[in-house]
Amino acid sequence: MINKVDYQRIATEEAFITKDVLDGYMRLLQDSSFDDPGFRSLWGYFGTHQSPRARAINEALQSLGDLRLGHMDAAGIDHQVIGLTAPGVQVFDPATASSLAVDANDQLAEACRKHPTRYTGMAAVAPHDPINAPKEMERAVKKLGFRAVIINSHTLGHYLDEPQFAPVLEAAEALDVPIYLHPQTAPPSMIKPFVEAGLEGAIYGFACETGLHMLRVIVGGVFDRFPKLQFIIGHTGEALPYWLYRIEFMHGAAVRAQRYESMKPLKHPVGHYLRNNVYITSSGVAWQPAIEFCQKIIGVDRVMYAMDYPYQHVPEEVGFCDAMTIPDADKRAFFEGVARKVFKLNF
Ligand code: 1DF
Ligand code: MN
Repeated sequence: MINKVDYQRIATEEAFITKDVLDGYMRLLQDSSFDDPGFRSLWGYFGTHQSPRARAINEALQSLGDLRLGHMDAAGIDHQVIGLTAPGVQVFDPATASSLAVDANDQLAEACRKHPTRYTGMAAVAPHDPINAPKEMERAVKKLGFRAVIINSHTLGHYLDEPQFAPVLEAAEALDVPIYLHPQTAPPSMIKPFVEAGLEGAIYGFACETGLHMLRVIVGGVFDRFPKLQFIIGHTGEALPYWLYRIEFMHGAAVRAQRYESMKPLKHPVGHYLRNNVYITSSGVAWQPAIEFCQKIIGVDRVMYAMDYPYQHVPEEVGFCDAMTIPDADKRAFFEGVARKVFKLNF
């Protein structure tokens, strides 16, 4: 049973895949020279494993039609903000990645045109193709009507604070669209102890990788260089709000001591950037203590709902969030208001 509520439920980290990207992933799995244990674990599972969960997710990822809409109706989700699933096109060579991104964006745009009240698109992009990436971002926003760009954490071991990605950040700021920094598995240089214990995926490794990436962007001074740029991170902030006190203390101490050549002084404390340049979604965390903590730390106007369909399509969890004992206005902001503002939704 779906509760009747006086807000719309907008889910903001929802995933799909195209046939060509899925085929590309299957080719990489066959290619013994593609040495990425995280990718092999992730897409070995969702691409080929015969468990009912893996098969159901594989099928749902490929639907932008009745299957997906039926699942949304059954869970009480009014609207999905959708992006190409992780790791997007970022595992392919730059030319292949760019052409797969264009095709994925076209297919998603077609679905959004068909179901304007149900779907909003986030643009896939090949960050390692810094000539084409800003052009595709512009096309996706201005021609296809997308309202965000999704980047699945590192690109072949490289992070967005590195100088080669400046054109992508500049384009996002200029186009006035947020970058959804979505998880993927950590790169080969970091993943060994995670894989040994089965912890490289959504259980924990995703958050370590993506939290690290967000923090690199902040302490690397990206928001001092691009002050209007906005990021979105999922999973109740990839644990960063919980760490914030200690991060600020240790960052201040390291900067004052000039301990690291790479760690330059910032204009503001780390928390300032979380509160002014970062939005958080609840993807996969239908849990009042964590959601409320995020609202307290970075603001009610910066925390929004996500389901993480189809990876965590658990209709009862919608009810857990409906039942949160927080002020009505804060709940409306969480489910609807913040997303409407961030993604400029007008349906
Ligand atoms: C999983 C979770 C996979 C999330 C995802 O994309 C993903 C998973 C491949 O359960 O393995 O987006 N997630 O965001 O939590
Ligand atoms: Mn996700």
